[in-house]
Amino acid sequence: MTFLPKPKLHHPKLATNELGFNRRDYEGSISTLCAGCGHDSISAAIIHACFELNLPPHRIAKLSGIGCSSKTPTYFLGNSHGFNSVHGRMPSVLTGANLANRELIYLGVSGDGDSASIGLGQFAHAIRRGVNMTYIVENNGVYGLTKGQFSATSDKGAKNKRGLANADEAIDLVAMALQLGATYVGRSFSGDKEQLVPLIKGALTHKGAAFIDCISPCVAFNNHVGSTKSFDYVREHNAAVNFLDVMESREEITADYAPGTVEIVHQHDGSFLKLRKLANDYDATDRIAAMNFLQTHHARGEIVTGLLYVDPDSDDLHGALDTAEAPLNGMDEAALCPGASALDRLNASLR
Ligand SMILES: Cc1ncc(C[n+]2csc(CCOP(=O)(O)OP(=O)(O)O)c2C)c(N)n1
Ligand code: SF4
Ligand SMILES: [Mg+2]
Repeated sequence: MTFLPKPKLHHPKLATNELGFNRRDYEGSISTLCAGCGHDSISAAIIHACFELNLPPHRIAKLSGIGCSSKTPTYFLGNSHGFNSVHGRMPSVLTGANLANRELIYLGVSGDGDSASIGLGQFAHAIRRGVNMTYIVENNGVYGLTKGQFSATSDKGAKNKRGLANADEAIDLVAMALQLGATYVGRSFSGDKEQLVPLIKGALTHKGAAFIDCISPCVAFNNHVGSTKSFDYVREHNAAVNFLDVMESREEITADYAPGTVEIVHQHDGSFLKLRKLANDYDATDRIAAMNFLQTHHARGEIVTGLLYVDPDSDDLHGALDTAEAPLNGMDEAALCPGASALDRLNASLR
């Protein structure tokens, strides 16, 4: 993979966050993606979100599979932990890392090919197990890296660059994530930074499986007339359900907004997610309503974006398994290997 380091120089007056880091401290190397690729905008939104949340870069672990989308972690959070895994295998590698050390903030980045084709089983099980992670699919409806074949999220009837129509039904990863029990589900568009940044911030501060499907046009292979993942198509068919803002716990919450127009969602880490509803009576805490809403608008040819569902009382895989708090690499031998007598007692209890 090409690696172009960025020069470290920056303007001395560049704003810093509470940790003393500026935006450049959250960047990675120079992107080698096609100019205008939606994936680069998502990288910029991730950088923005981490900077504003004051996340220490060394506490973040970014994992990916294979594809143009999965290359992007090289282009952000250059001072964080990173693992570029095998095609479709990011979710299991992330699950293992998370179980070994729950103290890091896990960010999984994948593509529609990586998650909806070869990695569909992996995607499904990581979500249903409630792994504490932010899982972002950079969805362009094609296998960009291998030159634009239809992916499993490409809509039936959508046309490829040569004008041929896709004959297969599309997999909707948002619908699957809702059905599989994800406790934070959103969809956005790479060209809508105002919506995407708070959506990512909400996901990063959520406890449990947070999934974001981000439509991200591939300018090289899927940005033509007839595509349903092009910049023009998504702009024309985008039906946003809410306006998002993340408020951190240190800020005082004031009630200076009209009742019924705003919903405050309490996060486990003490922060709040503020939803300003644009759609009439949209309730982001009702999973079944979210599924209906999604299908109804899909049938009308609309792409629903925004925070579609959040469970304010969510838990994660560690809670379900009742695991030890300490990372495995911080335990001594006695804790990691309690010995033959402990094994005998365990075996006896199972007889
Ligand atoms: C096991 C395996 N099978 C196939 C490939 C070839 N391959 C590389 S990337 C890719 C698809 C990538 O598509 P997507 O995840 O949508 O990423 P994009 O490039 O569109 O961002 C495929 C099929 C591979 N690298 N490994
Ligand atoms: S081929 Fe498509 S997805 Fe890959 S970098 Fe170029 S525009 Fe982006
Ligand atoms: Mg793709």
